[in-house]
Amino acid sequence: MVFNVVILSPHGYFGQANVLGLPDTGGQIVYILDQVRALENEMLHRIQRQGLDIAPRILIVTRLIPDSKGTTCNQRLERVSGTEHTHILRVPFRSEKGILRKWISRFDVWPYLETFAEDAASELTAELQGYPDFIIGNYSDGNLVASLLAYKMGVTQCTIAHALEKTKYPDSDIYWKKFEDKYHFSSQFTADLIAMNNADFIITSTYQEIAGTKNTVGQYESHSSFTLPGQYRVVHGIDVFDPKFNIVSPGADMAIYFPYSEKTKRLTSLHGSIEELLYDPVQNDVHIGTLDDRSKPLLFSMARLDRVKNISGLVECYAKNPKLRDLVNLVVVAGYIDVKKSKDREEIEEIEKMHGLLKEYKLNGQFRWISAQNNRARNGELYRYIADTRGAFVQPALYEAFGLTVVEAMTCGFQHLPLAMVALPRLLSTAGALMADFFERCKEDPNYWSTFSDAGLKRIYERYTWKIYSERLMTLAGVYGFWKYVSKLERRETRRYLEMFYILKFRNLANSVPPASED
Ligand code: UDP
Ligand code: LCN
Repeated sequence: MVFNVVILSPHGYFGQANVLGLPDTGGQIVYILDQVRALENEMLHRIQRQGLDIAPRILIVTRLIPDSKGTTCNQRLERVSGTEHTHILRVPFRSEKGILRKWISRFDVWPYLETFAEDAASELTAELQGYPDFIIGNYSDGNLVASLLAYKMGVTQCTIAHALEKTKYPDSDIYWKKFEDKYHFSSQFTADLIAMNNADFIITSTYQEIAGTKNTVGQYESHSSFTLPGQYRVVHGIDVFDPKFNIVSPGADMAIYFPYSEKTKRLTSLHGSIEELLYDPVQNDVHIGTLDDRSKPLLFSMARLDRVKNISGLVECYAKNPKLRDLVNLVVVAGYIDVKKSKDREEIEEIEKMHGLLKEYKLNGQFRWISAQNNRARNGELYRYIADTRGAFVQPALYEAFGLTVVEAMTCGFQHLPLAMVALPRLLSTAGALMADFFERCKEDPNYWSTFSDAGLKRIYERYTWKIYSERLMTLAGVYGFWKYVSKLERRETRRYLEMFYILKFRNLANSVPPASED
């Protein structure tokens, strides 16, 4: 039985409000906050079914950020809303210079993690009055800390990568030195190897994440053998056929994301402010561009404005296709519009590119760019409003591990058009043409759109709900925990090897990352 769960997610601003869109703060936060609500329900259900009277506990352990920029990230303990037994426990990053006050990039956290793991161990055992029964790590930093804690405490460990960076940046292994100053991938890839091998089981959102497709290499698969020249050569990093791999896909919070057709539940009182976002002719740092013809369907996308998300690629693709421009309006929610507000190099470049495209292709009248929106209830209604126009959601990322926005859009009942790699000039026109064909057919046959919408919803109910997720995850925690216990399969050799790898390799790499300065 699992009564106490600890979930690690150190980097970014882990909070329940006003955080989405802040640096390194996206889908992982949404995922975990939805996950814990579903897990708590499932745990309560199982405990009750066993006839027990025990209150479960779930602790999300993250970093405490003293300079919290108006978020609650400076609070030590915070209850998760909509739960009874789940809290966020924040532990600061600390070095010999004292507590680190400011946010730092997820690429720079490596020198802090060992001390963080030690501090977190004492805080969480005090909070739980003992060890947890199950530890879940998230992303490379959380998975490394989860490995240290699970090893020390002898607890079942589950790893969730969200996105392994190695495949996101082509040739980041062979040319790791080129990336080192900015990204410190040598630490990150080493941490990833340690975590995926230390974990009792791994869950992913898709099969592609494990083993890829016929034409693409899987994120885990790319760790089976690779070289970091001058560091080490991996000959057997992970076996993608290992039974520790399981696909457990997330869902969307169905209180927020529900079909556009559920008329009585619709938040129509928000339509005024949604229409203002979309159509108000005023140009400011919340929205720019205009939409002249309100009867056209809306082509929509929403993401953090970083390069990999490729929102500017979508804008370019739309801009270059007169037929598509004629059929639909384009709306994107992304990042800052005012370049002065951004401190992120990649984002600054994207902002400038977006402004350039707007001018160069004279998109006014057909295109609306709205800055990042973090009111989730209104975002849910925005998806449905777009569905009302018989619109479509586009996921244009150059590389996407999963993409929660796709599940959100499908749960609201509208079609998602995968648009991988529109940035490749050769494919730009193809992607635009495919979208134009889709909307043309929708125009000719009003049922065409509904066929896709209905099929999308059916797929969601079959595969992508938090209920299915939590049942599977708790079952897996039981199965792998039981296996670990009865078989005494300590995998001792692997463990010794990982210990050595951690001490002789990882520690030195992590300590070579310059510590953050406070200014
Ligand atoms: N999101 C949001 N406002 C924005 C941009 C994104 O609320 O301006 C939300 C979006 O609805 C989704 C999450 O942030 O829930 C992004 O998750 P996804 O998996 O698509 O991408 P990630 O940011 O994790 O790479
Ligand atoms: C982080 C990401 O980058 C996305 O690809 C995922 O959908 C999200 O986390 C949730 O797992």
